[in-house]
Formats: sequence, structure tokens, C-alpha cells
Amino acid sequence: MTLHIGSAQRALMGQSVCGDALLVIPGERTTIVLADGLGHGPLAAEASAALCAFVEAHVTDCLEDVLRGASQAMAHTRGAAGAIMRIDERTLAMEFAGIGNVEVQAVSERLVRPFCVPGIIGRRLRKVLRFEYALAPGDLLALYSDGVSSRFELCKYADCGAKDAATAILAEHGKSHDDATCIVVRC
Ligand SMILES: [Mn+2]
Repeated sequence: MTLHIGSAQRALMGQSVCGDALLVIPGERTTIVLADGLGHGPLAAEASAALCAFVEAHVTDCLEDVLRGASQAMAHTRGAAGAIMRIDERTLAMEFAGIGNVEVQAVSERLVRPFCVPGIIGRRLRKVLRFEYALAPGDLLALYSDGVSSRFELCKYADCGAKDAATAILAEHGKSHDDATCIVVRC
């Protein structure tokens, strides 16, 4: 089984750095991170990079622990919204946990509807929810920051490659007043 992963990202117009960050860590279980540092510019980028680095350093820990640990480790940063998705390449078992304004959509014959709970990574986290799903070949997922309007239908991009889908979603639904990132995964 193989995952096809593609992404697209751009900074808010006028900013030289993007406050969003993304990371794909391949492995038996591929881990995907999307982080949106609060606000814009270098301090937002510092917070989102800190989340990606923390996840990379704790890639085998359970997702609740990763988010809670990251939140403590990021106390000196501005804070970030962020989501982590892990997919077992062999069984397509998927886990997801996220905090704040990162959204996820799925196209699947099964009910796949994970979501992020309110909060800021880098502040005291109250609730952390972890979702588990069994994905199937052909399933399509999109993970995106709040610089992308959630009013799109992912199924319209079902025939595109992952990279083309992410690029098209960003071009068609990116908001001009925020950093924007979209990651598409096809099983
Ligand atoms: Mn944002």
C-alpha cells in the first residue's frame, strides 16, 4: 500500500515568511504535521516550526502525549494551532489529533470525520481528542490551515494527483488575508 502525499503553501501577501509549517515524516507509519503559528511573520513561523520539530523528535509517542508535550515545550513561543495525522502504510489505520483552527476533510466510503478541539498549543491545553479510523484504498484526505476556506468539496479533486489537488485547493480557496497551507493524502 502506498500513500500519495502532496502539499501547497504560500505566505500572506507581503510577508516573506509563512507562519504555517508542514512536515511529512515517512516511515511504517507516516506522520503528517500541519501547524499554524498565531498571527503572521517570523514569530508565527518560529512557533509552527517548533511544533514540527517537537513532533519529529517524538514520532513514536502517542498523539495525546505529543500534543501535551509540545504545548509545554512551546510555552516560550507565540503558540500555534496544529494537527497531526498518522497513517500506517500497510493497514491504512489512521490516527488524528489536533488543536485550534486546522481543518480536515475526508472522502471515504466510511465515516471519517476527525476534527481539532479548541485551544492553543503553547498554552495550557484542556482537552485533547484522538480519533482513529480504518482508511481504505482510494480514500482522500485534506488537511489545511484556516488560510484556506473550508467551503470546498474535496470530492471534486478526487481525480487529481495529491500535489495537483493541494495546489488547486489553495489557488481556488485560499484566503488573501492569511498564510495558507493544504496537504492532500490519497491512499
Ligand atoms: Mn492562519
